[in-house]
This record gives sequence, structure tokens and C-alpha cells, in this order.
Amino acid sequence: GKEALASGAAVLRGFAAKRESALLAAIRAIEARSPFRHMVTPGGFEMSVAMTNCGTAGWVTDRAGYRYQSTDPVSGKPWPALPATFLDLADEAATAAGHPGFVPDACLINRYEPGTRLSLHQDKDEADYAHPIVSVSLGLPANFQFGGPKRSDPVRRVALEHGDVVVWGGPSRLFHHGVLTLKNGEHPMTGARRFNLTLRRAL
Ligand code: MD5
Ligand code: FE
Repeated sequence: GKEALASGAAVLRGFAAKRESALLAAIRAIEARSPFRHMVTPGGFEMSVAMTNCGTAGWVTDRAGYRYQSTDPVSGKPWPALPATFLDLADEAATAAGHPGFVPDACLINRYEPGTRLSLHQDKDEADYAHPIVSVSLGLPANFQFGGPKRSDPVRRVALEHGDVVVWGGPSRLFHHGVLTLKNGEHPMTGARRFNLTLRRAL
């Protein structure tokens, strides 16, 4: 079913379940060319979450700042293309949430292991905030935090499980959010890992 989480945000529980094998196979093909890596924030901290990308643009951070770029700084080559299974899922999920016609050009892939977390932030490096972000959770469950437009706004906690999809549009597109420290566990399809895909229009 579809749950409204906040203004413009919809959780589609289990929406990606029928594609679980294709999505995980696509991640393996992407990481063979653009491996997961721990990027460094502009402040010099190594992120605990490992990341890679596919699409015409990929999100990166280093001492020079946060940005999208067309090449992978590790391989020196363009990022792998967005797989059809990612594009199909983005289209179907965005349409189900009331954002028909969403065509992403970038997908950041986050890999969480037990003990890793993503601190509260906003996604502000994209050109046009009118486009939604479609996020897909695979593997171990996570406690997701989402707040509001101000960093000081109260934060709500939402459990996200394997196969859940969240579409972030409207005002929620710019809400603060994060992921609490991942708990130990084993998932039958991913082992001791959580993957999150964020399908975005970056450019
Ligand atoms: C995750 N990833 O679970 C999350 C899911 C990231 C990131 O935060 O930047 O890679 S995306 C959650 C999201 C996106 C846009 C808006 C909001 C949440 N929100 O308003 O809460 O790895
Ligand atoms: Fe984010």
C-alpha cells in the first residue's frame, strides 16, 4: 500500500520486491566497473557508508566539495549506464506516488554495513528540486530519520525494509534526513548489508 509520510512523500511498501533479483544483479554489474568506495567530506571525514553511482552523472564528495560529475574519479571513466530495471522501477514508483514522467539521469548507490550511518542532511546538489527522488531499500532493515525544512525541526523515525520504495517530492524533497546506525543482521539476499538506491534527476 501507499502511506503518506509527509507533504509530498509516499512510502510504497514492498514495491521493489518483484525486482529484487534483477536489482541486486545490476548492483553487482555496476560495482564490477565502479567499485563501492568511502568518499571524503569537504571537512575531511571519511564517510562510513560506501558509495558508487550509475547514470550520466554521479554524486561525489572530496575535499573540494559535493557535486555531480560524469566520470568516476576512481576508474577515470564514465559511470555505468542506468540499467533498464532501475529506470522501469523509477517510472512506476514515481507514477504511483503522483509524479508521472520522472526520468532519472543519476543513481547514487549506498552500501551500509552494521555500525555505519548517514548523518542528517539535505539533498541539494541537483539542478531542479521540482523532480522527485525515488529511494529503494534492499537487504537489512534501517531506521530512517526525517525532519523538516530546518535542521532544528523535530525528527521522525521510519523503519525501511527490503523492497520498500519511498518517493520524495513536493516540500519533502528538501527535508532533512538521515539513517541511524545499522544494526547487526543477516539478510538472505545481501548478507550483512543494506543497499539504498536513490534515483535522481541531477542535471
Ligand atoms: C538512504 N539516502 O537510505 C537515503 C535514502 C542519500 C540518502 O539520504 O542522500 O543518499 S534517500 C532519502 C531522501 C531523499 C530526499 C529527501 C528526503 C529523503 N527527505 O525529505 O526526507 O540511504
Ligand atoms: Fe539524502
